[in-house]
Amino acid sequence: MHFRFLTAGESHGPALTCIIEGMPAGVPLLAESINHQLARRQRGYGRGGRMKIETDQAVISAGVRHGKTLGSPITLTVINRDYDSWQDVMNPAPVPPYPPETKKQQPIEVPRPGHADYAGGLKYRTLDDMRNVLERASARETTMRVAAGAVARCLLEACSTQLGSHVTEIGGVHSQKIELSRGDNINERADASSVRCLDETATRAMEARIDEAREAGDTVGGVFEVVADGLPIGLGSHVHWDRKLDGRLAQALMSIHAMKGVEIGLGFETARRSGSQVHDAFHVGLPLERPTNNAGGLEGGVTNGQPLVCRVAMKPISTLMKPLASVNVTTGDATTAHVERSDYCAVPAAGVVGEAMVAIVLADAMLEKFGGDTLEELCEAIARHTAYCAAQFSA
Ligand code: EPS
Repeated sequence: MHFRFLTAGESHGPALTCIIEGMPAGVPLLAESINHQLARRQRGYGRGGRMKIETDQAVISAGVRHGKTLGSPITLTVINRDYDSWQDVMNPAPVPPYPPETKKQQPIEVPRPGHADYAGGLKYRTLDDMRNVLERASARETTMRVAAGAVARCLLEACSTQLGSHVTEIGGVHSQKIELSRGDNINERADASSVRCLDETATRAMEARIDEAREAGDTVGGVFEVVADGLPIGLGSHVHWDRKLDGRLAQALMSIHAMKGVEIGLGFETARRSGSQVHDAFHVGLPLERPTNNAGGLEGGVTNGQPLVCRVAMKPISTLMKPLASVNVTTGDATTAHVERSDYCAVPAAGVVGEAMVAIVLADAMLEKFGGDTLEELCEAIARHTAYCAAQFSA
């Protein structure tokens, strides 16, 4: 059994949709749980005008009955409220030619450096109007990742796994190192900060950095960390490249719009230290105890019972209000890049998207190892495996 999902939808099109396949039957699932995650994705200091227009709400139209999954495909839809203002531009049906004075409707002929406009325009032979690319390349698509992730999270929570995230860096401003204890509710604390940072002093400094970027017509990126705790030992596998869980997590996280790097555990810092300062020693316990977690919960591509820790770097958003040099690809004239309403910083929201992608990969790995058509069978299989692991160190 696998957890699979597909999303569809353009940023200013009528709606966003996803279909999820593989959820076992009997998992408690309410639209409210999905909407709670969608609302978290919409917040964060540094966002632009779009989030004031939208209040993302998922409609469940298949796969759930009376608050529990049926084991059949789950379909979710979120209406784009902004479509009301884009009906001409994004109408699935043909529309008459636009009068030249209607700016919004004009084709996009000037690519934004850093966006998919140019490469996508050449690939899909649509350089004469790069809106055909930017509508789907937009990070608006992450709405449905968060919706699918909320479903995966319901499965994980039913199996005693908790997920959270927090922002550690924005535009070069660092949070101080926060020691997290097992069982901490990271999201409760992070969601109380405007930038989802656990350090209050850094929160103020990050807000100031975002203000500075906005005033300069610029944007800033940053780093967030996702933590998952309560995972059984043995998800993923050491036996083949595409079964290693670290590789699968890195792919899922790098596939989020604007992500440029993924670290697991100590990540790049491991390259600077000697082995004795990196690897987590074993101590006697039930099961074996590890005083440190530099591996970030994965050894050999397999979960080892420690919290899973992934850090992700996001580049600054590529739509700049003070645009960079570009070229009008129709006339060949030098100009400045197309300006489209956007965010100044979306790192706080990106952390929520990161949680969703980690939840999806973990739900998939959980179903792969323990299977079952129903939640009951899945939980029984996990309990048997946990009892086996504990028995190895008793007596
Ligand atoms: C986003 C919706 C978009 C942008 C942003 C994220 O809406 P609009 O283009 O109407 O303002 O605010 O997307 C980007 C920054 C991007 O580069 O695509 C969302 O729902 O998260």
